[in-house]
Amino acid sequence: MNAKNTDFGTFAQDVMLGLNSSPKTLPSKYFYDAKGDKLFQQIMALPEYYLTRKEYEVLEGQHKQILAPILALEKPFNLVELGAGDGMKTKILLRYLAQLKVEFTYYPVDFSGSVLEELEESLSSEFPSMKVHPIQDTYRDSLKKQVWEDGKPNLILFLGANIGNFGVDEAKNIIDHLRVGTKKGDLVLIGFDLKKDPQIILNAYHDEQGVTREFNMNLLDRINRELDADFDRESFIHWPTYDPVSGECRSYLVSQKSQEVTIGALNQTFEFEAFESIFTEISKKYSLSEISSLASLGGFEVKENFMDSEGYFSDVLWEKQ
Ligand code: AVJ
Repeated sequence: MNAKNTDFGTFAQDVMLGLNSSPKTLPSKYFYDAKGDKLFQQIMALPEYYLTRKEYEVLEGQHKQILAPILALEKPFNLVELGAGDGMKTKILLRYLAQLKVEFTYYPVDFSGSVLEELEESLSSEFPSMKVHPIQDTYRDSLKKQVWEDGKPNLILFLGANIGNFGVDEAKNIIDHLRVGTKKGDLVLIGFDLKKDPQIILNAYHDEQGVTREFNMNLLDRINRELDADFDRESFIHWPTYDPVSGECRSYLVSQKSQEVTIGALNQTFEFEAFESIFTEISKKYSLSEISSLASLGGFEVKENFMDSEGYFSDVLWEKQ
């Protein structure tokens, strides 16, 4: 598999654009190199990071109801997954489908080549006869190309609150890509992290062990490694915030002093003023009413909101009209 995510042009270009912006920013999609993938797996196991456990509870407890509408069609279908990751949660659905012996093809889409390779391996050992067609691409480009489209019904999974990594306008744009990338009767299942006690949310991005800090810092290490830069990670503070009005959890790396950072591959030196920050990630939390307005924007009808017992997380099932 070619490593598009380490493609020099794109990464270097995005870093250049981000660090030349005011305020400075770096795209969170670059968190996920081999090291970042490992760190994210550690995050999912953290006591503070409730998201994965809550979604697991939803899928574990309600997978039959979630899959009932696609199974009711009684014909072969495509199961497309945007941002497949390690497939831990999806395997709950895959096991059930394998057990029912229904015919489907699984199309995991991920931006990370290393993640897709590992997923392919683990799927072929657990489900040797499953039809799996991995796609290394971004969400939007994969929805534009729709390599899975063959006239069969599609169930598109967009789990793990990955949609939270987009701001409001960008999330609307993703939903618009889903609108264009689906046909009448197609189903989508999207995982949204819901608004809740702000302290619980903030803690999920500010864990005691500092794994999330490391996850953010890895981006600086990655720029050092891949783009011949000299970021001194010890001079940056990891600073997550949560705004209960917008539902936006935002993370920053704050320069503790005035300093210069040179990026060899860009042939450029960047100036940081004391306490200037780099915005690294948004993780937006939604209310149920915001979610239903997104559904109508995309031309979808809400079939059901599947929530965990505490109402922390919702996997919403929508049908294209
Ligand atoms: C993978 C986007 C759902 O925003 O909660 C975890 C990534 N960042 N801790 C999230 C993440 C910091 C995660 N998503």
